[in-house]
Amino acid sequence: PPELREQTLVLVKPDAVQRRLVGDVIRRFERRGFKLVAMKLLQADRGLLDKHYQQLRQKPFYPALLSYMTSGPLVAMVWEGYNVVRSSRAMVGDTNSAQAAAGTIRGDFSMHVSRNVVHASDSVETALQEIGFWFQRDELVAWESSDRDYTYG
Ligand code: DGT
Ligand code: DGI
Repeated sequence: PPELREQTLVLVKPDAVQRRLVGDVIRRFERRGFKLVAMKLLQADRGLLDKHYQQLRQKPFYPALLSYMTSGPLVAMVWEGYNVVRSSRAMVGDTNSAQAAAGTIRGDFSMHVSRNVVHASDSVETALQEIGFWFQRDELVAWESSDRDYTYG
């Protein structure tokens, strides 16, 4: 069914790579039951980030955001599953880490909005767009997980 095929883009940002938090982020998505369908480590360039953050280009903090996001490698992933866009946003927590609830990724691993560890797409539409910015179509792997009947009723 198509609702089990929803996908979202998750970025493990450069601060999290430096702080060796990549595994912690992946673990949380795996435990929830979502399926990893694409993943790569890369150094993002300005052109890619200008597309990804097109809504933020006029913000006063955009230059700082660009320098942070290009400061080192990041991990880009596509996760798939039922309601994955909204569930991921809930798992990631408030944009401002200072206000993020304990138990969320930002609430557990970050204190400040400008080093907030992860990105997750904020709607199904932006997810589709963002996945297209970060991945080639043939980098997404279609596979069936063996525990599917135990993940979904
Ligand atoms: P700066 O302060 O101009 O040298 O820039 P940065 O790169 O050190 O820090 P930046 O641009 O991330 O943030 C500028 C200042 O604004 C920083 O001291 C923290 C504060 N700030 C940024 N975003 C927020 C926010 O969403 N809420 C609050 N309360 N403060 C924020
Ligand atoms: O989708 P989110 O990452 O939760 O939030 P967003 O799309 O509104 O903002 C994208 C990123 O921009 C966010 O993860 C961190 C950064 N950002 C947002 N607001 C501020 C900010 N960075 C700074 N320094 N100050 C801000 O006010």
